[in-house]
Amino acid sequence: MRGIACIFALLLSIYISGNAAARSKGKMPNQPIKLYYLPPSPPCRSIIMAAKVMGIELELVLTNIMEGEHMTPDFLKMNPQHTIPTMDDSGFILWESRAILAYLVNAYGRDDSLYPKNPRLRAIVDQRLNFDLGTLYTRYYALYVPILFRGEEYDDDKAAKLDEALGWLDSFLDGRAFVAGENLTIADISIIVTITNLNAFGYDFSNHDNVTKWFERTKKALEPYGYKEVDEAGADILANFLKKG
Ligand SMILES: N[C@@H](CCC(=O)N[C@@H](CS)C(=O)NCC(=O)O)C(=O)O
Ligand SMILES: *[C@@H]1O[C@H](CO)[C@@H](O)[C@H](O)[C@H]1NC(C)=O
Ligand SMILES: *[C@@H]1O[C@H](CO)[C@@H](O)[C@H](O)[C@H]1NC(C)=O
Repeated sequence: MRGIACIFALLLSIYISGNAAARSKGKMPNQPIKLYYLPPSPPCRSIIMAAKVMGIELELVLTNIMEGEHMTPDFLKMNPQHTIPTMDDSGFILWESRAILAYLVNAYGRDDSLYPKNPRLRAIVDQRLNFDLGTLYTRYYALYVPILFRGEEYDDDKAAKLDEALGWLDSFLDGRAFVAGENLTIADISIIVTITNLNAFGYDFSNHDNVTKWFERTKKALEPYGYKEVDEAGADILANFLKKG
């Protein structure tokens, strides 16, 4: 009896340590991560591309915010702020696209190159992500959302503010291949969706030389990971809205 119990305990411990090793190497979620999304949504597009870069399988759950599918009791229980993207990783719920990007690399990245662990390298990525959320995307949004969804006129003052932010982005890129250094990071993936929109809308940012070159470089880097099918296609849906007025 005792012998059998010992063998059982030994087998169990091998099983557990084997599992722990698999978990610490990282790398795959136990079941596909659910992403509540809509194809044209810029922050959703960044998550889908980043997941492809990392080789993470997502279960995409279409959530049509135009039809109020983000206002159902079930959705609100998950995310009272009712925004997409919203992620569900085996019951762990998260929203805010940049937080989701960081979580995915921390939890499942093959290495830390998309979001370096080194404090100073990570700080630069964080600065770019915060600049995107608080300044670049905000100024893009202030200019275009009234035109896209409320039929308002193009506002030159708001365009000047956006251009100022693009100028700052241009200066961050001076002497760098990607926005936070020599490697692609989640900050590039977050920022490119706004630039892809601007490009689809015919916004001329060619005066920002480094941004133009970075855009070409990053598009190329993301081409194997859905740049055209996810990012460009989503931006084209929005650009169509713009044309209809
Ligand atoms: N800062 C958020 C923005 C999320 C956001 O505003 N998403 C829009 C769609 S692009 C949305 O869910 N709108 C519906 C709502 O806010 O009720 C992020 O990056 O995730
Ligand atoms: C950049 O990528 C290269 C090649 O993958 C890697 O060796 C290097 O450590 C990376 N640098 C940073 C800062 O992550
Ligand atoms: C970035 O822009 C500055 C000013 O326009 C220019 O002098 C510099 O060469 C550019 N750097 C790169 C990497 O393109």
